[in-house]
Amino acid sequence: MPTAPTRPRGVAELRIDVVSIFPDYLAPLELSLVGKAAQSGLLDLTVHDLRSWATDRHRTVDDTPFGGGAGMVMRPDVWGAALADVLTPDATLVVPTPSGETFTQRVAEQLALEPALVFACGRYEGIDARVAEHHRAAGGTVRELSIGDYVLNGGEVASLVMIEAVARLLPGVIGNPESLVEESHGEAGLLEYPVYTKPPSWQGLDVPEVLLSGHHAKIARWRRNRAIERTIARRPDMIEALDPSMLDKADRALLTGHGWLPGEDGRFHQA
Ligand code: JBZ
Repeated sequence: MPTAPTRPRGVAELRIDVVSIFPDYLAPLELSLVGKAAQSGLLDLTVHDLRSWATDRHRTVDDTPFGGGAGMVMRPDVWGAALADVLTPDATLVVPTPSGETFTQRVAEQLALEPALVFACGRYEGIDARVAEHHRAAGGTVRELSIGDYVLNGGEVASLVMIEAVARLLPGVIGNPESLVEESHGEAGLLEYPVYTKPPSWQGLDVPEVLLSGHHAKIARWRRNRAIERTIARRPDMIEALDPSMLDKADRALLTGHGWLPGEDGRFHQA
């Protein structure tokens, strides 16, 4: 795991720095896709220990909240010193926080276009609000992002999630670019259809006949129908958001058959 910026930085597609009081949490980044991207020179990843910028004997990074309340808040002076050293003018500051905008595939696509990202991992009740405010006032880009509506203890695991989602979008990280467009949360706006492989019969369960038929048009229609039905059952919010111009006659008939009807705007709503 790279730690100190003593090593000269390569000419990578994307530079990522992570600042955390638990740099070991980021060790999984060395494995799998992200590690391979780093090894192949597409990604230049450095993890920093925030406590290197603490100035007192106990390397304190937090203090009690002004106005009272539970827990501790991370000090702006320690974060300010760290970011003054790590943030370059071209870098986007990413702050994982439960009060952030939702991190989605579209946000991952935006971040993958940036030259440099710095992830600031908070702990305790979060980072003093002036840190983000200061960097915006200085003309920097700050993205405060949440990976979902559940409780984590800090920004490290959220950073891992976001870094994996971004790194796999870098040109050259994934072998087959088709797998980037056909998967769930691609542009179709539907969940992925169910997939099967050998053996054709297992535990009394048979692979659907159509998939063995070699009828490519029938297979495509079957898969789209299953994708729509899965999305209706699991993510009705995604049905509401579908662009109606992307729906063919068979899509519309299937939706209507499941009690979804087109409204004034052409979008489908549950009847
Ligand atoms: C996140 C204080 O740092 C935290 C704490 C919880 C948390 C994050 C950062 S990011 N939860 C989420 O995305 O759900």
